[in-house]
Amino acid sequence: MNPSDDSEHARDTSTADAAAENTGAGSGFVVVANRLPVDLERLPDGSTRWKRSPGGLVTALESVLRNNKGAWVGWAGVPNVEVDPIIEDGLELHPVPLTADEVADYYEGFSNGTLWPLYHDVIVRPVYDRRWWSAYVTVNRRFAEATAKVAAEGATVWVQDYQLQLVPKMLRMLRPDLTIGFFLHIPFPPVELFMQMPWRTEIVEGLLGADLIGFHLPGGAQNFLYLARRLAGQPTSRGSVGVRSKLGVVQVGFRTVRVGAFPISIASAELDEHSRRRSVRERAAKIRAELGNPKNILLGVDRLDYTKGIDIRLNALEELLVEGRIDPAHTVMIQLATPSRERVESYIQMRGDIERQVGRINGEFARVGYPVVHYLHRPIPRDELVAFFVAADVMLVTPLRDGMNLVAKEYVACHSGLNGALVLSEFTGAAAELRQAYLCNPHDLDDVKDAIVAALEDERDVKRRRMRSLRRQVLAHDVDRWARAFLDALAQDQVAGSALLTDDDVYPEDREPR
Ligand code: GDG
Repeated sequence: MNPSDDSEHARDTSTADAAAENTGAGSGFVVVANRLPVDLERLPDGSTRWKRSPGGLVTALESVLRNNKGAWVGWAGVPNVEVDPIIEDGLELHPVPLTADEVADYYEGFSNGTLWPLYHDVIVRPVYDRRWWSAYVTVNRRFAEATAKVAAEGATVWVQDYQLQLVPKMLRMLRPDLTIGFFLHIPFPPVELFMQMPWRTEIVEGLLGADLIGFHLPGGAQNFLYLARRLAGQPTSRGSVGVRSKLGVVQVGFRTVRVGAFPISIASAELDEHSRRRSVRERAAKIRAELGNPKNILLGVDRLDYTKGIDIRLNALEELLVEGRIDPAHTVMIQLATPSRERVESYIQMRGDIERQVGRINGEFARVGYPVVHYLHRPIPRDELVAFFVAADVMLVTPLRDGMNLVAKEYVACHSGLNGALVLSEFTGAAAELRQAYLCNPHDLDDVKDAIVAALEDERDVKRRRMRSLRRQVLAHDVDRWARAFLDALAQDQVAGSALLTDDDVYPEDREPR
């Protein structure tokens, strides 16, 4: 499911009674995430309907759940509404209600004004607000209680992401019979940064309620292992748990918590097939024609977020235009920016900065009817997005920090013809796997510029060789494999350190020469 895939679906939705009937003694497999895979939408006449909902997480988990006949616990996306559980295409959805104040304090506040910037290298300064923290505790408890009601005896529960880090411990206290996994979709920060957090011990102890804690990269797992030893082992005013950690394992009293790296991916084969469809190819050709058949199309696709480095790629483009290394008569850049967290102050400011930058570049370099940068601030339907991926000669993925970045993998999956080139920041999780991309350091503008120029000008054979290698990685490591790896490790009760990558992969020095 995707941000723009907002078709109101003809859904097989029944109400609470049916859900209860269906559940019987509860679900054997439960996903817990901040958002449900559908959003409730309030219509002007006061009625409500369900819509497909945004986010990379939903994209990643949808197929896993459908294959496992599970239940999903999450917020429906509208404050101050209590709705009954529904069954959606055979999937049980259990909405957790949030008040408008809780959305402001738990979601926009602690999740996106504190944790998000702290975990992304403090690109923006995190705000530590005691009221936000208190709402985070309250809402995490509500999620834990809702899950405890839904899960069958001995069920497996998979808790997702930074909004719910206290749920594993809270849930274990309510339901010690459950097997609990936790996966973090964003980076786990370096120790020195995490130590800023006033509630650092509570968060580490919250996570240690799980049987298995998964990160994208070994570096995040190592940061966590160190912190678990340092923080959870310390006596605190709230008492202490005896914690010891060794490679991939934390011993918490009598319990063993396993920690590992599980790099997430996409439904690669499905997207590969989608991108080969005639309708998509025709739409891609039409996009190029509508742009005036430029020689080169550069593309960026991101939620409008300060971590994504949209400003960096625009700066690079601007300097390349000024220096005459890119000809505005033959080059077009398209930036698709999905609206995101529009009430959080840092996002409001960043949007203004980026829109001014786009205006400045077009003011300097566009001709009438031919902008150099095309900027769309709205969700794009999936079909259309795939056509943009197919049409793009160079994909620009330049985050300052990103847990994985699915867009990079999606672009690769859409280039079965081995054309196209991927410019990729070293500070994404994806860079650890996609070593044949045009890797660059987003903090080094000259490096970004050189990567873009190489991606545009390299010989066709060089680009084909790189793309072939990228495709091998992406097609072999899809989202099902990711989910299977995590769930198998959770079920097998064995050391998870099945890291597919080593720490050396995090900052690759051996990137392809340019
Ligand atoms: C978090 C982590 C991690 C975007 N715009 C449109 C659209 N999208 C789709 C993309 C992609 C997804 O949304 C975005 O995923 P990303 O991974 O790029 O980024 P985050 O949203 O920040 O996701 C990230 C991820 O969780 C999974 O663990 O990789 O590091 O930050 O699938 O294609 N889809 C449509 N229209 C849009 O306008 N249809």
